[in-house]
Amino acid sequence: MRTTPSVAETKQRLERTGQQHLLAFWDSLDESRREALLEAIVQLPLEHISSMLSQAASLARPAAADIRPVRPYLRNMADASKYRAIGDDLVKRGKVAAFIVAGGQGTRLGWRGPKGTYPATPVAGKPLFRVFAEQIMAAERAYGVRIPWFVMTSEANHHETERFFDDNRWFGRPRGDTMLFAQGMVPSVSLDGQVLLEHAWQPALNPDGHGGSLKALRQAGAIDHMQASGIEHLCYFQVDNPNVHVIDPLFLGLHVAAPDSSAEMSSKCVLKRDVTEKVGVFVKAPRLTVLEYSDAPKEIAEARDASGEIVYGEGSIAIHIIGVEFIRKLTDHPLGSVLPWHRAIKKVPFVDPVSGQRTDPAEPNAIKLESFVFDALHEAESPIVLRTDRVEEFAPIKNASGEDSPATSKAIQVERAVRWLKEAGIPVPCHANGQPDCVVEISPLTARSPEDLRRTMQGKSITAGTEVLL
Ligand code: UD2
Repeated sequence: MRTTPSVAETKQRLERTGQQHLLAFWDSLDESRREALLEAIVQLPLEHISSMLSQAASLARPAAADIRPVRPYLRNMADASKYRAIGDDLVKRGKVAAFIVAGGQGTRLGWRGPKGTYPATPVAGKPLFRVFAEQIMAAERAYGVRIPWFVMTSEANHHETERFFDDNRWFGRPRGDTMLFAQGMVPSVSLDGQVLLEHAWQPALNPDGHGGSLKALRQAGAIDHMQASGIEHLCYFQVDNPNVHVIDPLFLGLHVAAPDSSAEMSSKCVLKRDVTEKVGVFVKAPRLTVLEYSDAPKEIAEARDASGEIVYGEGSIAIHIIGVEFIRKLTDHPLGSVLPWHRAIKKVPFVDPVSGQRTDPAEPNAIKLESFVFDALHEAESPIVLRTDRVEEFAPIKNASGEDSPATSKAIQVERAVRWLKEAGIPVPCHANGQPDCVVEISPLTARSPEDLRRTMQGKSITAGTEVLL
């Protein structure tokens, strides 16, 4: 068992690493706060901060001249059914688990609770976590297998998330089939590399980004657990997209069996809506890379070919399949993961170690470090990309209004439901302009595809002007 170092040992360590100010208020703290502070300091990667900062500052962005478009697989490819059967078999044999990253703070949406508790669906107002849980349950029923669900939270929302799952009785699935764990935190530092104090007894910390999910899986024992139970591939998705196909046999089949896939990491994309859409794009530079929207040179972001198509248009929808053994390899590292650090300059409130004044800075004063899961693509020997249909799989809820908001997400969810009904041969009442004259929501437990609907909806119809939950 690890014991907390003494104050003398801590002082020496702080002197060695140039962070003595962290004990500036030691004499004024009571016993419990002193203990909390020593415990917090022991967790800080003080010996590595300067190398983390210089690595982040020198992170190379690919030059425009070195960037090439990628050639993704297409959802309607000729041998889709062959790969779908391979994926089906993988799920049936219990080789697959689901993994959601839900540690973000959802600030843009302005929702107080964890984002997964947000009521997202157009008729029932189901929270996002329920939508995903029902999808997993529907797949478990269809395949006759248990599909473990790993849920990454953060310090800020872990307890509330756990309470929500508990209050909802784990959405009807056995408690042991969902594993919740919090991601790691990294210190927020001043522009000259000093760890900021949030309070006199507490360093300022920020979540280590969704790239931290790999390290967090390892540290929570999830990798050992998966390997012991034969799980080989993890279906990774974000908390903000109710249209995600959590378990997608075609994607799984391609991931393990496409001739050019190393089965380490595969990703999904959709064609960018327009050149200004805020999604990263998959490019070759020369390895497969996600070029974040904020990092893309203008001539790349806005390039169009002779027929007017966006050249670098394979937008990332943050859906990946990641091999469990690959995660083990990436996390065999003294700092927990090989992924590079990205930095963002932000405003972080802090206590001045000299004056003792708590300050809410008017200007950005701090560096926040985080890592991105898609940087793991760089480490994969031969990753592949599957282009899917936007309406079918991407209805993100990010902002309170405007683009990627609850309203646009609901409209896309309804558009997909109507599309499925039509495909299943069920008449949908429409206005004169062709728009549906109904609001439809299809529960994942009712249908996972138009084929399921064909069976369950036989002889039924939708009444014009109604809201229907199927
Ligand atoms: C992300 C991608 C963007 C595009 C888009 C698709 C990044 C940097 N950008 O943009 O390229 O693919 O999604 O929808 O990823 N999260 C954590 N812990 C953290 C930070 C984030 O769990 O420390 C989770 C968060 O809960 C959410 C997801 O990661 O599920 C995405 O986070 P975001 O909202 O910061 O990313 P966004 O929408 O800017």
